Amino acid sequence: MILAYDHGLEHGPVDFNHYSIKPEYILNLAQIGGFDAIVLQKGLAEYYYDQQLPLVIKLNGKTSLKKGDPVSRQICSVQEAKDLGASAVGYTVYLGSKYEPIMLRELGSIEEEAEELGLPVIGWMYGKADSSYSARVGLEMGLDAVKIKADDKLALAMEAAGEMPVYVSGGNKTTHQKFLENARNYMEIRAYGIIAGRNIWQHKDPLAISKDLRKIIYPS
Ligand code: FBP
Repeated sequence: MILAYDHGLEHGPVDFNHYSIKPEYILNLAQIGGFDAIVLQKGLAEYYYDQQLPLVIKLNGKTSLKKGDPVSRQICSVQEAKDLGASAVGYTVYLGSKYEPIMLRELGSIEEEAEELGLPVIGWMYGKADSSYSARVGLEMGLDAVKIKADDKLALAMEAAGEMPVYVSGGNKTTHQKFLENARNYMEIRAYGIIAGRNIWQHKDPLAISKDLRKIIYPS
């Protein structure tokens, strides 16, 4: 159960309200909400990370300003992420983009370096491939886990991923009930977990939805 908070770079402050714009608020929420880790870009890690819970640093990112085929290049090294206290690193690939070869190559090098430094790599497998193809690419690349967006191929994606853990993305804000129902369905088809952002901190009661989500991810 991982809280994503890299949206300030990816989407801009438009995603945030008066509370969620504050990184210290989100770090506290991640901790008291029972999250297993938080995802940050390196800047927020440098300014705010207080080592209260495990950190995943996103090594690449792009803004929403550049249109056309997406390309997201590495902006933080694996070593820098490790020095900032990361327990794992993340990298987004846009499969099917004309820049896909650049991102796959970069991810391949990151995978090699991260293995040497003992950090797991989570691939944010986005772009034009369906979830099953996305998951399989992650397995073929030797990633430690992938994060994929839900679609109608999600059950096949779990099979295609083999032994590699699969996280499902939270996605756009939906209702409390719908988000939890989705999470329950993902876990039933053997997702490893959820990496969500907006459905948590855009909720009117982020702590309540975090606790409800935790009951689904870790049923007692
Ligand atoms: P959400 O649960 O808010 O979708 O966050 C997950 C995430 O993968 C973030 O890490 C990332 O910033 C965002 O979604 C990207 O969303 P999109 O691809 O829709 O721009």
